Amino acid sequence: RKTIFSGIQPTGVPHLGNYLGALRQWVDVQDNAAPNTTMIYSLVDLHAITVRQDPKQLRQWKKESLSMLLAIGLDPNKSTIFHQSDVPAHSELMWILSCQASTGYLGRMTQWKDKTANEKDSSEKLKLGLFSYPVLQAADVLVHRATHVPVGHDQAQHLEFAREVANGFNHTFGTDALIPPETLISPAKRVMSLTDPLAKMSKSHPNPKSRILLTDSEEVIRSKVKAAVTDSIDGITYDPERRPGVSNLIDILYHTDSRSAYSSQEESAKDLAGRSMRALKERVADTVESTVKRIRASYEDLLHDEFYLDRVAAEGAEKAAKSAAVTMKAVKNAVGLA
Ligand code: AQP
Repeated sequence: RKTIFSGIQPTGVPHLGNYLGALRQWVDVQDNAAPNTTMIYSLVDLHAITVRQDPKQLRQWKKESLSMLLAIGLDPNKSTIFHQSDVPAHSELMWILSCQASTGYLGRMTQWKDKTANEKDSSEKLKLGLFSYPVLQAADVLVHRATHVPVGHDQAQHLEFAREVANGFNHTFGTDALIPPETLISPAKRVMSLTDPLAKMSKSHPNPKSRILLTDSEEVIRSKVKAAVTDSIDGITYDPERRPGVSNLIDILYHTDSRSAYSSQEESAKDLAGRSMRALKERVADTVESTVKRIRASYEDLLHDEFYLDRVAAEGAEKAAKSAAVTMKAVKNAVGLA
């Protein structure tokens, strides 16, 4: 029996990296699942507040993100879709796991080190919630007894931590209440920024031209791809080390070209070898536009259907709470809280 769980922060409209690295796989899993597979997808708003958020903006982003999950093809009759903060068991399990998690291990997490690199001098500014982010993430996955978690490459380390916490908990309390999950890394594991191809495409990057949003118009997509940082080497080759910008565009092309008959990025680059950078960018913009077009249109319709969005969120929260209650009972029994 398989249970799939994954989450995304409602911190803005998802970008192409979120889609190719995670969301598209959520829909593929849903559409090709064996009958006894459970799919649970969460808008992880408690993760979003590990950095300062404007309440009004956050409320709006939650609505937009839910519309987007439906627009990409998640079906609430097949998948449980809910806001994390509507199910208190996530925070409750997080506390219990916090009493098991090692601060040394958490301090070595790449994401923590990256985010704190600029704030070295001021531990006053560094918040406990940001430090314990992976513990909440472990709780998200473990509270639903997920067996498989589809994520982008940047989350692999956090999932390793979740397994460690689950095994540690089970061992300490002589129980099998928690299930160590497997990580499912999407083939498009790391889509890079268009303006800085050495950094991953991200929602929080200050330059909006660094990412393509799933709501971008065709015109905006074309202008962002046209302005993408490449290099002045002649011809098109796939070489992520020496040509990160060009290789990122080839990656995007490879993963968005639905008619592609190529078995690898190298092969698709070979086909483009004699073409200009401009021709490559035009093809990338074409395939991105054809990937995003339908999603964009259905998002616009859904966003205005508040009644439907509220119903989906309420029903999703109810189903997620039931799923979590089973684990919480076993966990509380094991610890001696119940
Ligand atoms: N560039 C990416 N390439 C492939 N997968 C990606 N993911 C995120 N960026 C890429 C995957 O998307 C899922 C949701 O991740 P998130 O909500 O943390 O999104 P984000 O865009 O990473 O958000 P931020 O605001 O930019 O946060 P930080 O700065 O913390 O990364 C995950 O499965 C993730 O792997």
